[in-house]
Amino acid sequence: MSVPPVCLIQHFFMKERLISQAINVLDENFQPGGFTIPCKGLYPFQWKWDSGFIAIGQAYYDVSKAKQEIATLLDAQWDNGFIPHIVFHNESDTYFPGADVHRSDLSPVSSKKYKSTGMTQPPVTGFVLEEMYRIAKDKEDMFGYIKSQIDKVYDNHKYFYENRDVNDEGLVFIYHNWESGTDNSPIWDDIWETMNPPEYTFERRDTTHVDASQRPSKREYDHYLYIIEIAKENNYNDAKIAELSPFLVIDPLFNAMLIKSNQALINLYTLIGDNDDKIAQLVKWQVKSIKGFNKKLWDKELGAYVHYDLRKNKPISFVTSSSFSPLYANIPSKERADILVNTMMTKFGGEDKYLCASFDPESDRFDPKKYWRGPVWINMNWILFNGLKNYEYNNIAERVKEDSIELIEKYGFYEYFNCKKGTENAGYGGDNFSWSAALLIDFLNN
Ligand code: 9WN
Repeated sequence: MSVPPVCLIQHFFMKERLISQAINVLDENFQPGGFTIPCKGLYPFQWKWDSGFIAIGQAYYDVSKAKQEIATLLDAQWDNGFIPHIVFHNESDTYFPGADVHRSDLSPVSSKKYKSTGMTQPPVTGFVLEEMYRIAKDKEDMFGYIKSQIDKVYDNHKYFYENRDVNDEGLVFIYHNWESGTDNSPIWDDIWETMNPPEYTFERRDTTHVDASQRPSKREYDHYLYIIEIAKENNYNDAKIAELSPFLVIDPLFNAMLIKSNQALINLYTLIGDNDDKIAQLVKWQVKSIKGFNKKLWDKELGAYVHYDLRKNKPISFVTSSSFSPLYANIPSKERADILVNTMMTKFGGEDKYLCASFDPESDRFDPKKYWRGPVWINMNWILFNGLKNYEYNNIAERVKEDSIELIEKYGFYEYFNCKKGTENAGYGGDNFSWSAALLIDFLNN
């Protein structure tokens, strides 16, 4: 019998050790209410897109937790199909701004059962259900679960197309940087320039958990709160928000997640059968969205997809990791994908760097330590890995995966990481961060 080479044995043990550490992180963050917090202290509630990524990891080792994760999120859905970005299932004074600031009760259609925010996050839930089905060993059981939940996700997509596609072009807006998930990206800097909010008095909690140099500034928080005040004055009415919010953006990541999830719903409803009307509607949205996306968000000069400012009616011409997310939703043609991947490798892919920085490392707005202004995020890497595989850029996909594993192995289960190789203590933000753990489990099993 031949003996496997030492490196293979080491790799096997490394993989087993990392998976058991990742499970430990997720189990420690799991709450009695049946959901998982992103990170102790810093983020003590349920977050929408975090829950999606978390459920993917949980599906490998505890299907019941994965199912609860999505069920508790969908249970907080509003009457109009909206799903909030934070669900305040529990009390906690370690986070600002909490339920008393967001006041979801101001909306006549908000959940009567849970307090929440009145803003949302990228619509990942559709493709998460499909991932859970892929991963589940007992397909029949998971299929039954999906059947019980899928209509809520459909209603959420209906909400987006009916309330947030202001130009009827298949592209939905976000009205707050926290809806993007990429909260203090330099993309928003020029929008802040158009606003002059009051200097609010409040007690930040994030900087008691994490070094202030890794978090947004006080002035940025003034802007964040100001937009919430406008939304509250209008009882979270979407038409009013579309009219009045100083922040109104078409975000390529957000829309790519919606398109990917549309496709997942089409696939799942086809498996379920007897849902021709819903499938026809989803296909209609899908065709329109992909067309609108390629028309409005492609920046020829940059060779990348960009954000679009609906207030100024012009593109925001910067390259971010969100620019590459359309690969995951099969949005670009092969020809366009080649250009996009070339842009990614030229700007972000130097051998001295881990893939993939969250903001263009060649820009003077890039900051390798600060939140979404440069660091590598594991959820974005997971989206890019799968997107690159869709178009068979297998070597680059492997590099994204290996870089993600190396960052976690070297530095720990952090929220974000410095992309510059050789940096000491390159893990930043929250530690024992749930989606870093969950998606590592998927990377190691993929
Ligand atoms: C605001 C929970 C969330 C993530 C976001 C990330 C960060 C919150 C914050 O944490 O945002 O939603 O207070 O900074 O930017 O993507 O969902 O992990």
